[in-house]
Amino acid sequence: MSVNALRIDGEVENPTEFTYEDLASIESSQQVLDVSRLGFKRGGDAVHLEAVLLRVVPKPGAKYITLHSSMDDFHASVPLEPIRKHGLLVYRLNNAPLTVSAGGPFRFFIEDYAACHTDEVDECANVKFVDHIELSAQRGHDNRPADETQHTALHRNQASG
Ligand SMILES: Nc1nc2c(c(=O)[nH]1)N[C@H]1C(S)=C(S)[C@@H](COP(=O)(O)O)O[C@H]1N2
Ligand SMILES: [Mo]
Repeated sequence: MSVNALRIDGEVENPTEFTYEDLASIESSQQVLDVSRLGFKRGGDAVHLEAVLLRVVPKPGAKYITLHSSMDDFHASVPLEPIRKHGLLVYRLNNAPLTVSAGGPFRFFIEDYAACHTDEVDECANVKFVDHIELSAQRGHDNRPADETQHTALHRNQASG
């Protein structure tokens, strides 16, 4: 698998790899230009999660979505239904692929996220460097920090945030 592609598989009819070009060519009604308008502090352009889900076609049994970053071994698994309409994939900044320093090439962003480790859908689930999205019937791998001690340690080890 190329590190420049985002693979979506699991409980879906059409497992697909999306490149920067694939996301950029999605219809404009599914594009969100300048996500800072939605509260994402870093800015950039995104597509609605729903747009890629329409292509991969989740099976009826798909209840969870797991966002994998193999680069730093960070994973979050959240219920699909609450974020179906609120999830975004940020992929572009200043007309170029999102850089790793900005959390790219693909970064998940959920509108109206809760503070870290206060809820299933929290800021920790805004996974950076996402290279694989997996749909499943049961909750998938999730190693988000469980408490404030772990969370503080995670932030201490991160380049930013
Ligand atoms: N891959 C990856 N994504 C991640 C994290 C991480 O450590 N690795 N940390 C999470 C947490 S706890 C927060 S608060 C935000 C920080 O995002 P920022 O670096 O853009 O500020 O990213 C989230 N996504
Ligand atoms: Mo965080």
